[in-house]
Amino acid sequence: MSTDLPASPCVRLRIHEAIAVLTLDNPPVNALGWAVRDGLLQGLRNAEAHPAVHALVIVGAGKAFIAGADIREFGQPPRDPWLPAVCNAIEACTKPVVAAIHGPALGGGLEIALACHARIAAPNAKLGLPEVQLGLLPGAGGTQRASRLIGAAAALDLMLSGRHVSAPEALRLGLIDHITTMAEDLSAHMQAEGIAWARHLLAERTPPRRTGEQAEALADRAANQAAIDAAKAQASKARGLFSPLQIVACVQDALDLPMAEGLIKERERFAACLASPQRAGLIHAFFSERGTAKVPEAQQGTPRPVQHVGVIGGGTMGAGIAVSLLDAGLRVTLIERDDTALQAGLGRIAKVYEGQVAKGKLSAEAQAEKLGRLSLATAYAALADADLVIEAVFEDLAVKQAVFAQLQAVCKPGAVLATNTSYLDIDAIAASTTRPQDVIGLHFFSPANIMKLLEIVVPAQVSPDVVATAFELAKRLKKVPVRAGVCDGFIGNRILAVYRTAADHMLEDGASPYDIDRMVKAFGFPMGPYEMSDLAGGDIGWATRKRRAATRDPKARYVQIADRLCERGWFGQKTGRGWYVYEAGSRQGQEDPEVLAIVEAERQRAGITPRAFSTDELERRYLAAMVNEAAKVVAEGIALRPLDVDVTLLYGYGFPRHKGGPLHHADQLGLARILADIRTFAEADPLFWRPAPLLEQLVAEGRQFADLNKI
Ligand code: 3H9
Repeated sequence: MSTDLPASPCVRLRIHEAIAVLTLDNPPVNALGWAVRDGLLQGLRNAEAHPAVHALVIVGAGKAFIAGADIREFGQPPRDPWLPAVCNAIEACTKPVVAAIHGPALGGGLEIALACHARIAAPNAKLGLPEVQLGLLPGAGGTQRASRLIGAAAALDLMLSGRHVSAPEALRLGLIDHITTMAEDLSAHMQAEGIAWARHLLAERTPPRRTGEQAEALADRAANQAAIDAAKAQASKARGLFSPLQIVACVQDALDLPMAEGLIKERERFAACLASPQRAGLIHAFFSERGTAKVPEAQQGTPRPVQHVGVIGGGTMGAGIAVSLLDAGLRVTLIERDDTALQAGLGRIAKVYEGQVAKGKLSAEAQAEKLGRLSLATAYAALADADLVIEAVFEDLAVKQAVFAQLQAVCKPGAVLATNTSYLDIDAIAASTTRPQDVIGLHFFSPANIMKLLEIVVPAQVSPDVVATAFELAKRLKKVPVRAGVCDGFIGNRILAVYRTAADHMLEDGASPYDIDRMVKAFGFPMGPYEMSDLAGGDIGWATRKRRAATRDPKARYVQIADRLCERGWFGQKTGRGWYVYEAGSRQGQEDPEVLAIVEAERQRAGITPRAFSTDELERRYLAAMVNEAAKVVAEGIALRPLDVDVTLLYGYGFPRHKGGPLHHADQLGLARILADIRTFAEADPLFWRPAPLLEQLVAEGRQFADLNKI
C-alpha cells in the first residue's frame, strides 16, 4: 500500500508502508536545479514531519542518481534553497535517510548521498567529485564530509583528480555501505533495494549515522597531515590552476576545524572559485565539447551502419586510426602496397597493444581479441564489403585521387569513402570520383588512438547521411568531433599556420625561439610552437611550405629560418636536432647556440635590426593572430560557431582548457583590445595583420563571440 504526498514537479514523494521514497526526476541526468533542490527540501520536511514515516530513501528516476549541481545555473543570481542547506537538512533529519544510487552520483549528487545516513549502490554506479574539472570545489559539504568519511588521502585523490569511482572501489573506500544486484529497470530496482535497506536499518534500530559526526578516518592526524602536505605540493605544480589549492585548504579545515566551521570556510572558498575566470573557461569547455556534435546534418541524416572499416596505409597515422577502430570493437582491414609495408603496419599496431599489456592495462586475451578483428591485404578487393574506408596515404592530391579511383571500383554502393588529409582540397578528391555524395574528410590527430579531436570535414556534395555516419563513428571511437568546412588546413591547421607565422615574424624581428616557447607554456599550452615542430618533424611543415610556395602572395612576408634548419636535415627529435638539440634517446631538448647563430644570420640577410620583445608583446601578437584567423574561419562558415574553434584548439593543439579556447578567451580579454592590437601591428605589416571583418563587426556592435554560439 503506498500514498503520494505533494512535493514538486521534479521530486515525487511516495510513502510505502512507513518508508518515504523521494524520487528525483529531472531528465536527462537529474541535475540539481532550483526546482529539484526546492522539491527535495519540501519532500524531506513533509516526510520527516509525517507520523507514518519511519525512514526515507532518495533515488533518481531514469538513468542516473544525480549528475550534480545544474551547471547552467553557475554565474546566475543565487536562489534559495542552496544545495548546502539541502544537504545539511538531510544530514540533520531525525529519521534515517538512505541514498539508493544507480548510474552517475557526481558532484552535488554525491554530496547529497554523503549527507544521507546510509548509501547503497547498483553495480553500474559511478561516484565522483569532479568539480575540479569545472574550476570548482565540492561546495555542498563534500570536502568536509568526504574527508570525515574516507580520510584525507582518499578524499583528496577523488577531489583533485575528479575521477569516477566504480561501485566496488567505492565500497572498498567506505563511500558506500552495500552493492546491490543489477536489474533492467534500475530506478525501480533501486527504489525497492533502498526500501529494503531502510527496513534493515529500522530492524537493527540503527540511529541516523551522520557523516559530519564521523571522526575515525581523520583520527590519525599525522598520516592525514602528510597526505595534505603531499597533495599541496602536487597541486602547486598544476600550471596556475586555482581550485586545486582551495580543495587542499578545505581538507586542511576538515582536519583542523569543527564541522560547522569547516562548512563556512568551504562556502567562502567555493565562492572564490565561482568568481574565478577559470570556472567560466572550464564550464564553457564542458558545454562546447557537447555542443560540437549538434550539427544540422546529424539531425537531417540517418547514420549508415558501420561494422567493417578499411584503412589504407599502415604508417603512423593509419596504424593509429586502425587501433582506434579496433578499440571501438570494429572489424578492420588494413591495406598496404606490399607485404613488407603491411608487416610494418601490423608491427605498429601490435606495438601499441604490447605496450598496454606490458603496463598491465590490457590482458593478453583482450589483445588477441582485438588483433583477431584485424585483416591484412594488399589488394583493394578485400574492401568489397567494407562499410567505410579511411585513406591515410601520402599527403599528395594525385596520390589520393588514385586511391579513390580504386576505391570506387571495388567498394559496395553506399560505402563511406573518407580521407584523412590534413590540408588538401576534399572537394577536388570528391569530384574525381563517381560518388561524391559518399566522400568526406575524417581528420584524425596524431597519435590517432590517443588524441580526442576528430575534424569531420564536409565537402560540398556530401550527403547528410554520410556526415551523420561520421558523427556516429566519432561517438563510437570516443572522439570529440568538430564539423569543419573545406579550406587549406580546415579549422585547426589553418589557424595554426597563422599564429605560427606570427611567431616566425617575431623570431626574425629579434625574439628568441626559446623565449617564444617559454611564453606559450607560461600561457598554459603544454609546449611551444618550436618544441611542437621538433616533436612533429620539421620536414612536415617544410613540405607544406613548399606546396604553398606557388600560391603564396609574393608581397607576403616569408621567414626562411625554418627552411635553413631543414636544409641541414635538422627535422627535430627524430634527427636529434631541430630548434633544440637532443641527446641520444632523450625527448628533452637543449637550447642550441648554433640555431641562434642561424637566426642571427637570417636577420642580417633580410636586413633586419633585431629588437627586444616583452613577454606581454609576444603573447599579444601570438593570440591576436590566432583570434583574427579564427574569426575569419567562423565568418566563412569553415567552423559553424566560435565554440567549434574553441574545441578544436583545446583538443588538437593544447590550448589551456581553463581559458576555455581562443575565442572564449578573446571575449574575456575584450575584443576591442584585440582589434586595437591588430590595427597597431598592421601599421608595419598591413597584409599579414588584416583585421577580420567579423571581429570589426562584433566590436562595432558591442557584441562577443559568445553571442554567436547558438547550438
Ligand atoms: C557541482 O555539483 C557543484 C557542487 O559541488 C556545489 C554546489 C553548491 N548540469 O555528458 P552527456 C547535460 S558541479 C547541467 O552528453 P553522458 C549535458 O550538458 C557539477 N547539465 O551524457 C547534456 O546536455 P545536452 C558536478 C548537465 O551520458 C546532457 O546532460 N558534476 C549536467 O555521456 C547529457 O550529458 C559534473 O561535473 C549538469 N551537472 O554523461 C558531472 N550534467 O543533451 C557532469 C550533464 O543538452 N556531467 N548535463 O547536450 C557528466 O560528467 C556527464 O554528463 C555524465 C553523463 C557522466 C553525468
